[in-house]
Amino acid sequence: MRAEKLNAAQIQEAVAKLDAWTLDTDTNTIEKTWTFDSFPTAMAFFAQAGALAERLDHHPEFLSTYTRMRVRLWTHDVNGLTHLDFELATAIDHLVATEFSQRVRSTEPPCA
Ligand code: H2B
Repeated sequence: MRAEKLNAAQIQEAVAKLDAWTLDTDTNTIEKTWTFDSFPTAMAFFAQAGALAERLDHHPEFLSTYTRMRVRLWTHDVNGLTHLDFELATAIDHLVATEFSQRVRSTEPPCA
């Protein structure tokens, strides 16, 4: 079943409920970047977030730069954002909070 593409107001509301994810209005994606304490930790995060995505059948774009990992989400099927992206974002935040909290050095952008 196809998920419904969210409109601008729905997106604003959903982003506001997330922790430090940012909306890119040019690409219609949401993203968050973590810097971890080491490259192996960043790779462990990649593996675990990947496994989580596979369970949810919703797949992020990952950008790895040494200890830093950027995760970008959108729903390819509708070329926009759906509730699936926000569920996955929440699930990834939960993964970091439960498995990696001692190993995060920063998130970008810093909380305002
Ligand atoms: N992941 C993401 N991020 N967007 C999608 O539209 C998408 C996906 N579609 N994972 C899924 C798989 C789809 O191809 C299958 C058939 O459910």
